[in-house]
Amino acid sequence: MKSVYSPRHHGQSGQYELVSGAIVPAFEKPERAEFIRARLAEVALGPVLPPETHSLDIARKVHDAAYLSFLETAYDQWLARGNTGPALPFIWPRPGLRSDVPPADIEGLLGHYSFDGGAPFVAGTWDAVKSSHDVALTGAALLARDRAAFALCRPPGHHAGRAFAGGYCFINNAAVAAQALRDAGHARVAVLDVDYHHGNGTQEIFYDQRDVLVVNIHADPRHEFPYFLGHADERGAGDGVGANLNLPLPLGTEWPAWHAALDSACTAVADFGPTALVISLGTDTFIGDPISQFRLTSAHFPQIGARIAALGLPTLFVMEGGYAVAEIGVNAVGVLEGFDAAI
Ligand code: SP5
Ligand code: ZN
Repeated sequence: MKSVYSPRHHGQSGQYELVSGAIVPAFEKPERAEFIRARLAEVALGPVLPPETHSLDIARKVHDAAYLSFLETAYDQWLARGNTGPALPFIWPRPGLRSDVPPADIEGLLGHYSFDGGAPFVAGTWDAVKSSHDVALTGAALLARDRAAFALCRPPGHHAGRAFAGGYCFINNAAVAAQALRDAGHARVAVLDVDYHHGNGTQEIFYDQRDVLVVNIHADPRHEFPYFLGHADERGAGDGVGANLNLPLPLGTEWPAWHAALDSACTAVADFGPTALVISLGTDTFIGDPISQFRLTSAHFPQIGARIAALGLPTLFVMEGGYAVAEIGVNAVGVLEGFDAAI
């Protein structure tokens, strides 16, 4: 399987996040992508290609144009205001406040265009976000000839919605890839999100569409981030009723229950009848993940790849979360190895 990688992901670095009341070094850090890249080479999975530069035309179909402009200019606006260091929001327009009048000040705009404080901007953020988007689109284009491809995206994307960042995510790379596959002629595309956290952004983006099925296996949002989306009764809206499936699982879930959910998810994908599949690949389901509470071991990840391969679909793997940095390469590439061994 070919992979796509850009060193420009390093631009998103040196940030902090608020965890349980403390400002700590960000879990979403450059080493993550480097350990995956090293493992790709170690097992010789296949060629590692640089991304081609893409316009934002497809991104504008899944994101609000003003939001994309905000992403591109946010850090310059932060500096122009006289601020230094990482740009982070501190106020959000929850129900009861006005969200229909976008603030003119970057301090307010950061809250207007985010749902948490987990998507900080530094000088290199936009370049890294754009490169991650290009990696996803280059990977999607490979499916014209190849059975599967791996987009080593960083920063991740599945928490980013049409007009908001959050959860370390800015552009929703998996949604952009799914849209690209639709535009390339795939009438029905499925997105299967196996990250520990619910992919709230991907769900929101496609919620009222019947041409893109979104399936999530994730920690029950009553107990875990993102808390405010990802329940089992969210089945889609309007034309999209039936084209969203959430399979929330309890904290502490081990492989048998997780694998059973994967089987249900794959059955739903097959029943939908897509001609292409996007996998939002998070490895934060790993037992050693520092911010997550599922209990998969490294031996389980190749079995995930094998089950996905059995669907028989052109498949793009898009990297999302996973914060056990020392094991992220073995775990993420293990999924890809399991896929390749099964086809
Ligand atoms: C892409 C992705 O996986 N994003 C995840 C963002 C999660 N951010 C919230 C982390 C909350 C961590 N809480 C840990 C409590 C440990 N005491
Ligand atoms: Zn995650």
